[in-house]
Amino acid sequence: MAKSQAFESEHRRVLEHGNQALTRNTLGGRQPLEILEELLPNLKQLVGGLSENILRLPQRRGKWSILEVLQHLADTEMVYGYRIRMILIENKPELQSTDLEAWARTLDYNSMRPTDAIEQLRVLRNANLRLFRSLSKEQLAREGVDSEQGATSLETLIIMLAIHDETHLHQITRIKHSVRR
Ligand code: NI
Repeated sequence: MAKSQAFESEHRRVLEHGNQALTRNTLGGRQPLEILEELLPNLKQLVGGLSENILRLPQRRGKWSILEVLQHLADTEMVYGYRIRMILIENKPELQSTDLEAWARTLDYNSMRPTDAIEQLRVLRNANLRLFRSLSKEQLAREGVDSEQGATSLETLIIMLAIHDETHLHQITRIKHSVRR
């Protein structure tokens, strides 16, 4: 993960749990699927009434806007969905890591349409949830090899995705507070 400004700390919070220490307890006893199901309703409540202008305002200089977080959630859903499908289908596949902050810069997230970002996230999240609910214990235990964390189970990736949701929901709450003052 590149050492770039805004979101590094957010992502480090997710990653530093480490592969070994990461268990369902990390989520305060809640089920990862329960958290994943709540993302879209929570977002609707948090950003539903906000104008596009507000959605495009950075928390402060050099930080992300709410729109950038929304598109980041949508693209993260694609990346995790791909990794998880690779683990299901291949034998211990290598899980390429990618700098998702570079995605935000290079793909100019702040020029996206908020409705498109949310729609992309909604469709991908629903598809992933449908898949996650169908998985057997054996499938959840299947592993890929992360370039930074080593052997990582499919279930661990689902838990990481739930932590990622919570991290960015908190962040959106902070941005909203900053830009509406
Ligand atoms: Ni993130």
